[in-house]
Amino acid sequence: MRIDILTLFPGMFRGFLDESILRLARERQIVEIHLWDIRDYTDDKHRKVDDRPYGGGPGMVMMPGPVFAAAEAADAAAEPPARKLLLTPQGRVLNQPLARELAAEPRLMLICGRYEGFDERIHVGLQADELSIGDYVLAGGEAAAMVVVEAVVRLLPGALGDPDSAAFESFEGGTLDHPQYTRPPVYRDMAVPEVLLSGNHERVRLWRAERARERTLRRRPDLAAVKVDRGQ
Ligand code: 6GU
Repeated sequence: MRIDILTLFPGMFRGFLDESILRLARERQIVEIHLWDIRDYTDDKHRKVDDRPYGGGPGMVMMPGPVFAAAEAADAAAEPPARKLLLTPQGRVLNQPLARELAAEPRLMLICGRYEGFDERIHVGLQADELSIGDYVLAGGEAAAMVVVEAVVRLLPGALGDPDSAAFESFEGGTLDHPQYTRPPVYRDMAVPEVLLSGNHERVRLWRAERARERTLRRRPDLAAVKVDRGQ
């Protein structure tokens, strides 16, 4: 997969892309990520990227010119044309099925805004989908783009050490994850549930399915669908 990120702050992505799973996925050539500085695509000497909203109101709006020019330059850098996503709190909210859908694309372009938002003609003219990462407001799309990149890249074949990690976890089965334990068996008087030490895989499987279901009902009744047994 190829991901192009258009931003006014490319430096924000450096540490993120150079550590952990993103570094590994890039080294293994599972994903190729390119950063584009929108300010390089301005045509005035002040490198202006935003202006006051028509009709008045607070804040500044991202101008169409630099974003179109940057998006066209990025699109022309490779084939096929990218699926374009504008990061804004007005967008469709990212969830695990949408992350899976995006992970199936050969190419994504993530366009990050600052200020009060994008001129509407960017969304219309670039045929970009608007994407949000949740119902709260960030200062810009950069942190949201990092969330999208991480959620998508870890789903690409070969990006995770253990392919089951992506299949058996929160949301994939419609529930939250079950509690996890590792050594030692007793820590500060808190014992690991006996069933997990039993070696009985069927009992472990049922216990996990019950705990996942119980947690989901209590914490996220909105997610609690019909499934009781995730068949691990
Ligand atoms: Cl994508 N951008 C901003 N600025 N705030 C957000 C968001 C995006 N998603 C949730 N809040």
